[in-house]
Amino acid sequence: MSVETLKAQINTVETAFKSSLEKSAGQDGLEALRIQFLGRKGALTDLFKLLGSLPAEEKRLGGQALNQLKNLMNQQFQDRMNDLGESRNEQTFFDFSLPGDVGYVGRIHPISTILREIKSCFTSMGFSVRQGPEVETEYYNFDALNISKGHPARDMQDTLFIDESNEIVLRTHTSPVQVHVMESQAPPVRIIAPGRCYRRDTPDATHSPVFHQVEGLCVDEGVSFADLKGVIQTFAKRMFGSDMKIRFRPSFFPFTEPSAEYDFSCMMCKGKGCRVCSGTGWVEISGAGMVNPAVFKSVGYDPEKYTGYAFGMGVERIAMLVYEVHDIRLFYENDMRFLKQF
Ligand code: 2NM
Repeated sequence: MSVETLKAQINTVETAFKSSLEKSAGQDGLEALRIQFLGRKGALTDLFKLLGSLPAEEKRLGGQALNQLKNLMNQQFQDRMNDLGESRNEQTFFDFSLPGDVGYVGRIHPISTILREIKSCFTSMGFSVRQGPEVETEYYNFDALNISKGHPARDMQDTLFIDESNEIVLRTHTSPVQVHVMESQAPPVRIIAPGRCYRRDTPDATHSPVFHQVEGLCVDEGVSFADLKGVIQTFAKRMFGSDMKIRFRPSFFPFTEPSAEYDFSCMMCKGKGCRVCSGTGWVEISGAGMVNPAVFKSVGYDPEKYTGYAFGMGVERIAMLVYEVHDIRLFYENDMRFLKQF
């Protein structure tokens, strides 16, 4: 036999292989094709056997041509296998007793869970939920709230400016929502404003430049500080349990007068003193007070006729207390090892 004859046979096998490969369907078809062409007793093996009948000086050329064919067939066969999503060495059998593939099921972010619980506490007390823009004018974020031009909170150190010359900022609290609502309707007002806020803070265990607040506002004739305390007390018991105690300490905010900061009795140690409350038995929640008449004047309410209370709280702060999370940054890192625990 000459190398030319061998090459002609190689061409025949190659053509037959390619057309069978094209026509082959499914794993069974491919396996039959593998046995026919690449198997121990297949067409390729038969061709290799012919090598022995070539003259000595043509064996090298014949061997090269055969190896070329072998590589080509293996490659094309493998490509076809991959198309079928199967590797050549894998057993082509399916275990029907295996459990099905369950798609990834997401879950509610801990901040959203706490936010929902806070909202439900207040809606059950007759508050409605109002929202507003996260990009605000300095007027709504500061001026209308009696935070004057020179106030340090308005500084670029603390506030993220979108457009300084046009006085556009990212809201630093949700109070501008309260201003929008008061502008748009006459009392009575009984609302909470939950949402994202922004401050120019370097992140650490207790600070994040993005955080969530819920602020509440109640305005009507004859609303008093006692009403504020009752609402905060009821909220504390609904959120943390009936043995929760609250306390108010005098403070200052430009938008309320008088102003207070309020604490809850420590939910970790029940007031005995521990790491969470630094041994005091109380944990600071946030601020509150009676709406400053200057704010009523900004929105066109008559401060002689109406009084109101307002309060705020940090959602992350409450979530950290409820879930015993000691670093606020964990809420924003999207680390599944953290999020899967909720
Ligand atoms: C707080 C603390 C105290 C507050 C005041 C107002 C408004 F619009 F009525 F003036 N909204 N929210 C307020 C009062 C917020 O958060 C620490």
